Amino acid sequence: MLRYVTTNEGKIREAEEYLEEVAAVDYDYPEIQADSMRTIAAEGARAAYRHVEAPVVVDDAGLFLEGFDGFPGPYSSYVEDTLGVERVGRLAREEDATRAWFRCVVAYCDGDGFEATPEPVDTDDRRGRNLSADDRGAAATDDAVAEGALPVRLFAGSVPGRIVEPRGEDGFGYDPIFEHDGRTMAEMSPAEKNAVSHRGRALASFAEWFVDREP
Ligand code: ITT
Repeated sequence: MLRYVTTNEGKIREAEEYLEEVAAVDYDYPEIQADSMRTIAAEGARAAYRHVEAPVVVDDAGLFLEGFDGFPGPYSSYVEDTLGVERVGRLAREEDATRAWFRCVVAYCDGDGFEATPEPVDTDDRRGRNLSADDRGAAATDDAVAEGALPVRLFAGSVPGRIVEPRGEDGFGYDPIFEHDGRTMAEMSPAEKNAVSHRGRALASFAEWFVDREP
């Protein structure tokens, strides 16, 4: 059975809508420090696979403020723990830097290689945004495959939004300050959030691919 490895219950609630047979594994895999979410997610999937020794999915996600050159981006977790969500929101509003993106990279590893050749990751909805060069037009299969590391398959998703005063009780993390189409993500049910969210998009493409992969 597929294992979703995360310490974040909110991610599991959202993932369960896409994956019929999935077990949550609460393992805090070592998260490497890197500017690219692809690298962080890929390394996370490898570490999780080594720990669980069964097919695993991890996801790395973050908030990217356009006016702050993508901050906090890959450092979203650290910034949530230190500054806190409300202060990030206040800072963005005070500095008139409210245009934002949520981004997510889902990474899958089962220890085996993949026949599929690398293909672009949703370049359509991310073109020209404040992303690192490494993330733009990135290949779905991690580069490290070529170097003999455990193969990892990556799926990315993103959603645009606006930073607002906190509203809503659902969701987690930065959801209360992230408004998309008139509602914050904390004002949406998991299903409503999935229908538009960064994680929903990444999970949808993973689920589509995984149907043919499943033994
Ligand atoms: P795991 O690494 O154990 O999966 P995590 O919560 O640390 O759990 P991330 O590193 O991916 O997960 O999250 C980085 C930060 O972004 C963290 O502060 C989350 O609360 C926040 N975050 C992630 N996904 C989010 C989402 O869908 N909505 C709002 N905030 C989110």
